[in-house]
Amino acid sequence: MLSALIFDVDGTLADTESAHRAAFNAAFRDCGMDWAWSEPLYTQLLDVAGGKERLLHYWRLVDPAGADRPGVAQKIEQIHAAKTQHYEAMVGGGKLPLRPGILRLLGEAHAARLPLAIATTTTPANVDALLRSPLGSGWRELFVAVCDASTTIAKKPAPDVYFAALRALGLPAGQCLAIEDSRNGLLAARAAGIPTLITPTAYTAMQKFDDALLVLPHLGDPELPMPQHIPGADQRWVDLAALRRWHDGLLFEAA
Ligand code: XBP
Ligand code: MG
Repeated sequence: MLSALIFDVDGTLADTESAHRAAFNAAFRDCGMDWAWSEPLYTQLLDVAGGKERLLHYWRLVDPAGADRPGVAQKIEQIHAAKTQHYEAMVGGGKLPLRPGILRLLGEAHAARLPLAIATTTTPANVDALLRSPLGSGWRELFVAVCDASTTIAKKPAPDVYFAALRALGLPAGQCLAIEDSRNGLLAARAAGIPTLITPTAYTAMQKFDDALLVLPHLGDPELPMPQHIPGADQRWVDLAALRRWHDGLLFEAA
């Protein structure tokens, strides 16, 4: 029985990666670095979850000797702090909308008293900047748990952040449904045993989602329905009834 929904943030609640990339590049300029991450490069770098981990990975690619010098960790902290400030300014105040269906589904789940949680690798300030405007300043109260980069050290594809969410929810993995956009997210949720629905973005569309319950372009909305009817959904958008059917294994019976 479906007893809780666990949402990833970046790419899932909103299409954030262009803003992350722009914020990294602005931070490089602030910090006097000549790095500039193009969209194709950033798409590859997204294989490494977490901004600081991504910075160290790139440093090792372009300057393997320099990346081991003392002071690198401190420099990464400095770049990342600047990046977080730029990102907050770029998405805050509702400048970046939530993806189709997210607000509607959160509202449905809340009305049905279905517990919600967040499992992300991103920095807590980023989540607040993104959600404060569309969900209100009390947005945290909508979620039983907000698990983020401050909650767990090992980032996706490690399952740790999902285990933290399950502990907070007090539910077995099989009773939850994760909503993710990336292969790293899928691997993390599946390693924790959680059935997972994938809504990719342009940054993750080419990734492999073999073990997903379902892969959909987005959750859809009455104003922006999915391109085609999906077995198990009454309309061309994902509602709670459809999620329950898919989760409880009725996908094909309902077709
Ligand atoms: C995606 C990520 C994040 C962001 C950068 O996280 O890898 O690290 O790209 O955020 P998810 P930070 O999809 O799990 O939310 O720079 O704050 O780490
Ligand atoms: Mg994501």
